[in-house]
Amino acid sequence: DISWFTESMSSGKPVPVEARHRLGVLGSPVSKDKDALSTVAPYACQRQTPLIHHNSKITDALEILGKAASFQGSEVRSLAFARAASVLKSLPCKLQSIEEAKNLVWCGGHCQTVIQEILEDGVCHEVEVLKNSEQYQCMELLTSIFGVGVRTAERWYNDGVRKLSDLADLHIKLTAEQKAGIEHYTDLKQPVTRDEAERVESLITRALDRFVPGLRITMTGGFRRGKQQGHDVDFLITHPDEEALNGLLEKSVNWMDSQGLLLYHHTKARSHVQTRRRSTHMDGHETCYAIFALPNHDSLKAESGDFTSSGACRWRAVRVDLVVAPYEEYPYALLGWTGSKHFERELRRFSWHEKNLSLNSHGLYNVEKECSIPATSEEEIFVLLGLQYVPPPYRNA
Ligand code: DCT
Ligand code: MG
Repeated sequence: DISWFTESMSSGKPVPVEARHRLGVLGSPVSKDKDALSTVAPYACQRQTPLIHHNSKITDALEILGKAASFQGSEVRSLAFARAASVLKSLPCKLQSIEEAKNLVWCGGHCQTVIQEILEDGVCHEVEVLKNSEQYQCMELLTSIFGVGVRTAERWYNDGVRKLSDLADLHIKLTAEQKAGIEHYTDLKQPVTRDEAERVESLITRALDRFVPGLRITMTGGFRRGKQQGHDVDFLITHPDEEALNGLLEKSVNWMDSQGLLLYHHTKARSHVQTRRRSTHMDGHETCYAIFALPNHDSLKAESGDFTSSGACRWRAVRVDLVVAPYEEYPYALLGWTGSKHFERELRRFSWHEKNLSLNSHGLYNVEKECSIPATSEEEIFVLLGLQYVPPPYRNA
């Protein structure tokens, strides 16, 4: 049944790229249109970037180099690799030659060398060396712990940490978050599936509903962009009555904790500081960073409330972020929490440099006139910025 597909085509709504592949609408993934390569728009928010694209061998390599650069503290180099990778993800076809790459925005210099090597040899020597280096592998391991950023990982590496057990052996001082991250490391390392995300969603909906009916709860992050798995599950919560949101997170988190559904939680209060300044990703919504004990199917069927049973594995640990946004900020929060990270970064850069407006998850601000610009939907925000609407499945920049 492809009626949804024809409907989608006639309504002008985009069809997910996976479906287009299945239906053969995308055509063979070879370079046909050279013009398409020289006309790639410079900002990722001006392009459509599907989840599944034609140049993953090259983008994987560029992303490893980007990660290594950020491990070395060079955000500028990391960003350069992220930009090049993002351009290649948006291409309608597989890159065939280095000549084609030369027409692409952000793909010069070091990136061009990497692209050429992969096109010619199938691998990039520099990336292979990096992947096998002790430092890269170690930084990858340490930054994958919940609560550990690049700077902490680097400090630990310099202190001689090479594997998780070294943290205890070297008596490294850990935060509560890091302790929980290490305790549940194996579970948290395993990607969260869409099915698991939906089960988390129904647990959360049930818990929040106990306190305030009629909430709008939206799964954001990678799952909203069509990913089938992720490192966590992100939720955005709002209600037309702002009073109804007061104390909601605290009450519902405490209740879930009392039910044995939480292995760790930390709530950051709403901060009113400088939401109107130059945009950054440091947004101030009330947020709960949690680790859920997601009961497995069988224990749900058994209707046992004892989720903390230490017997056979009856639950798995899942990272969950809960964000509460006031109703009037909801469209901006939705746009900000849907990602991808690079898409968000580019939206903010575009707003600031091209429109002289400051964008974050709270709103859009005209800094000169010192006023905020309200919006009632994501679509409206794109209109305000003079951008063509990019639906979530095409924000995988
Ligand atoms: N975000 C952002 N800037 C950051 C971190 C996050 O704009 N520095 C936004 C974009 C995505 C969203 O928050 C959720 O973040 P993650 O869960 O880290 O990203 P994700 O795309 O959901 O990835 P994953 O599928 O691995 O969870
Ligand atoms: Mg996520």
